Amino acid sequence: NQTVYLKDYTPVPVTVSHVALSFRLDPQATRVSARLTCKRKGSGDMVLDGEMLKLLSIAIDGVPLAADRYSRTDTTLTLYDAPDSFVLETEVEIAPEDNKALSGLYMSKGMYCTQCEAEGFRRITYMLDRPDVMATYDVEIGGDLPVRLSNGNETGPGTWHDPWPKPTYLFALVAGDLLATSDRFTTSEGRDVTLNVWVRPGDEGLTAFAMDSLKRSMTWDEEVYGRPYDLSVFNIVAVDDFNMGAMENKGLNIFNSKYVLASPATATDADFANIESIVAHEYFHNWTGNRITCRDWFQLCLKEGLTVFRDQQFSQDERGFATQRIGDVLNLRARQFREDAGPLAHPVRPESFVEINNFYTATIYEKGAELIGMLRTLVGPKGYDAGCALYFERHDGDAATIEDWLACFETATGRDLSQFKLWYAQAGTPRVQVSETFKDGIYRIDLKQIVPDTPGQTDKCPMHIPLAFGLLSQDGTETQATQVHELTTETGSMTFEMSAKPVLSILRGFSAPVILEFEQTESDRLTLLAHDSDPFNRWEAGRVLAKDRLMRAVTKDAGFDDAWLNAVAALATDELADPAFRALALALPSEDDLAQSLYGAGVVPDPDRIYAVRRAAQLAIAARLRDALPGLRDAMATPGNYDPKAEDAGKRALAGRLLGLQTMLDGGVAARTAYDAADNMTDRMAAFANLLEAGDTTVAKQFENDWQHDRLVMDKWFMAQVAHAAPRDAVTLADTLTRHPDFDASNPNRFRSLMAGLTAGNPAGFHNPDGSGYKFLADWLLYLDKSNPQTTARMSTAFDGWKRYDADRQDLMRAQLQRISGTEGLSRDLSEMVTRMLK
Ligand code: B3K
Ligand code: ZN
Repeated sequence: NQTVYLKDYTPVPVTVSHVALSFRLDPQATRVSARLTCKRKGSGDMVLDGEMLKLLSIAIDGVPLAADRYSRTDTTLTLYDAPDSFVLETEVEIAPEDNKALSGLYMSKGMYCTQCEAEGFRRITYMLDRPDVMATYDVEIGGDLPVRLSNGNETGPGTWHDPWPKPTYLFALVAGDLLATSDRFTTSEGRDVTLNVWVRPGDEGLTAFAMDSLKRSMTWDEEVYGRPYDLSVFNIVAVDDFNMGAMENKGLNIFNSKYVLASPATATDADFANIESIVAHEYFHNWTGNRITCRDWFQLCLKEGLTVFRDQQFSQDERGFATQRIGDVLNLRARQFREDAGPLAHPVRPESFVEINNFYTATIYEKGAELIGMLRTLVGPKGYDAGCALYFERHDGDAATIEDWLACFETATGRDLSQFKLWYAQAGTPRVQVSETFKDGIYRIDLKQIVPDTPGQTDKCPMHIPLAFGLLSQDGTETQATQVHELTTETGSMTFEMSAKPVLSILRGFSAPVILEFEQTESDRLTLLAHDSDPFNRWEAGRVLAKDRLMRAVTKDAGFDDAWLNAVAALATDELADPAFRALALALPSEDDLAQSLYGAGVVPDPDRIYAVRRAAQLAIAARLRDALPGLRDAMATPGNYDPKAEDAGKRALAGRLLGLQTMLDGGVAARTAYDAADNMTDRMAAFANLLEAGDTTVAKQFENDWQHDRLVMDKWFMAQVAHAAPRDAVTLADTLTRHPDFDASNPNRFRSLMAGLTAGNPAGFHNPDGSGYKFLADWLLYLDKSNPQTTARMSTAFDGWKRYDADRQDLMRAQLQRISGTEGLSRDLSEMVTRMLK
């Protein structure tokens, strides 16, 4: 297992400008003929990538190649003395039906489909399988399958031409018995585009929302970034067996069906929101990723961070800034901060990897997006637009780097971004310590940044941290609107002449991905919770108040005070506040969030205690709201037909929270009524979860009987049961469910639903002190690694927090990691992950 280094990047000596592919599809013996138009750029042999290919013939310029002109290994084909320009022709045979890794050309429920990012193309034919080789494509898919799709524009039945040069990872092919929902879109340039959402027969009634999301995304990218679409067709295909969310192949996006198919009866509000943002994300890649791609995989954040930032902006515009931003920060802290604090921490632009698929991480995606947000804050919205415009103009058609990206902003705005660039190189979440004094009419803020050590990195330099802040008077009036203080040195300070000590609202909108350490007074926090004009910080003030309580309850057995309970109750009942905001404000920090924060504060987290304390807090809030609950829930009714729009979703979110509180008080009576009355999956899942929490013994069977026929709904069934089981029952239940006839580990959605139901959904269950949760996960990782290393390696990150826990749990987790790492024949993917976690 070789390590690849960024510093070793070298351009190819021979490049490929055109690729012609011809497929004769067969489950066991697909034939792929390739004609590569090649040109020499420098000296050296041409080394093509190829894995699991049976080579049938090879020729240069029509002449079969003598055996001494090339050589092969398991993963390469080397051409000796290749001419200056030539056409390489190969024919290979592959077996898509046997491809259970779901990388390359594989089959899902009788249909052929591909996944080439990052390095799947080499399982289809011999090629320079790296992003800096960009070629135009002609593809011919033979056979009589009714639908045969590839990238670009269709030139005849099953033949496709893609005029836009692209790297191999954006190649796609889909063939099978599929049905399309179709629509049209006219671009700002007047191009008439056919839009199709392809699904298996039976699913055609579930595509409307995805199609609507696509059209809104296309409009938005024209209006906000000036980016029109560039082919005459845009295809989306839903596939049941898929390792991730979706893939941005040029003109032919392939999706996990979970992120396409939706109806009110089967999808929750969260599903609808995910579909909207993922459809947008993949569509936005057409410019940020496809037209301008990455020079090498170390630059992955160039397309992913930027595209996540763009899809977040889109969702803010579609669904409301505050709730979207709060949701994105919750997600960042839950996944990226956790990653950054453990053995898997890596820079947004890593410097080395063994298996690139292990680096499609929260750090590259979500922290990568925060970096774009900070850049925008630093150069301002106008500077940002100018920098982006220059980037599109200067680099269209390029395989670019982070340096290229930043240079556009330096040129467009005149700012020096050299210190800012450290964000791409230094891993770890910086901590920013804030203290304040008020004396003799001077208000002073002192700041200190600490960039923590991470694996392989110590003694880091100070970062360029934009801190958006404002000031309020003690009565809550804003006395100073938002300004940005740029902290560029280890310590910094600000002073203000004031007649009274103000209330500081700092890190507004979460202007930098840092951990704030600020012992703000209780009364200041309450003022912010009630009055801050920055909705993110209003929410954050409530969050900090809640977290303090929960941490003190865990460490000091402290009870829940009236001041806090009253503040929470006031928010819950504040009819002037947006229901979505109130729902977010009522959500207590998660068990994992508390574990992480306790660990950060030097306390060994006890998962059982955290679980108990959270429930006690919920009960205390419920008791405080007891009389108001029924009326509050009634007020959240959304009469009429289900509509996934944000306004209604917010009401349902709050109703769901309130039902959770009600269940603490009535043991599931209201949840039963809600379950029976539910006319959409959002309400049904909320009621289902609460009934499970309350220990209802009949609802799981009832749900199963009602939804057995629907695979996406059954994923929820598997997950919810494990997530909402009593901690001591969770592992046993998960284990029992793996023997359910509908449990199929080879389907990534099903596998993840059950495993993540335990590891993420039920931390106290996963961390069962007898170690059964760890053994259960390790057993399944070892089992699945043989066929699907990507999904296995990803699931193994459930172990990444192992050093947080007590010695006994650490021993148990380390033993499982060592057991995995000592297993023979481990995939490169899983082996890299466990090696990093054990270090
Ligand atoms: N670019 C793909 C992810 C590919 C993952 C490869 N292991 C989806 C996306 O980010 O849009
Ligand atoms: Zn992406």
